[in-house]
Amino acid sequence: MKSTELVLQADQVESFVTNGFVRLEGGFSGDTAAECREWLWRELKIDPDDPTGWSQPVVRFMGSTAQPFLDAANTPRIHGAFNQLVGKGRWRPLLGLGTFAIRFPSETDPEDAGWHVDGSYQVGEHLFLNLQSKSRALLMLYLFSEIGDQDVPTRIWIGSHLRVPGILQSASEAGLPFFRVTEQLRSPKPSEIAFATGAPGDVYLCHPFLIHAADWPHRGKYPRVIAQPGLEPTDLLHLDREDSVYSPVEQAVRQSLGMVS
Ligand SMILES: O=C(O)CCC(=O)C(=O)O
Repeated sequence: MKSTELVLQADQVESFVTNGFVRLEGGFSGDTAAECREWLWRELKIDPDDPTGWSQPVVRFMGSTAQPFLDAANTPRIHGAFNQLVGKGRWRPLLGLGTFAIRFPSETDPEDAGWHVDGSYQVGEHLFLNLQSKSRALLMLYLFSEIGDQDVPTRIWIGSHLRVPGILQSASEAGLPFFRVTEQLRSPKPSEIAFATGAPGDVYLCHPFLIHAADWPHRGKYPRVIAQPGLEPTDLLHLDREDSVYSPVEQAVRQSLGMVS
């Protein structure tokens, strides 16, 4: 890929601003995804072909800096998309991948499937977020298995990132714990929900304020594997730039706060 080539089309960037996410197909290769899955099965001692060993609806794994994960996390295509959505020089390459949420075919409530926004920095016992999105440039879903409708794709509340800035604005720079944000919102209507389906290697690039949820029951046949890392920024969001050149992440926040004429 040439460094001048744009990864995302203009309508995809526009959709990111309006809907809060974009699916980057083939962000990394299917072969790398397979290598990562093999690594996980070895490390977690899980046989992906033996349902009798799948005793819980979800297994979470904090993450790894092993080479296959670094290869998946940082491809020229993914970096190109980061540049377009966050801005060149405004993010740091991933140093590994995590956390992983591996969900197994099961009718059991995993008890972690509520709507939420991800917090990005720790204050005491809780993860917080603020209007400048300290410590998070993007939320991302890296797909490592084939995820169809029946394989508990992550649920995405379309456009919900535009509901969050108004709540964070009143909290000043200190921000709010993540659960204080979602408790101020109603639940989405079915028509407002998108599902993060796709192929191994696809990456959903999401606005850091996007509200999302796991799903259940898993009625597919195979374990579903995703990683949900944050992208670390080099700076805070700026909503009042001298040159008026805003990243799509910033554009969405400004739009939500009525700062766009
Ligand atoms: O497993 C999923 O589909 C999503 C998990 C999630 O939203 C989280 O861990 O914050």
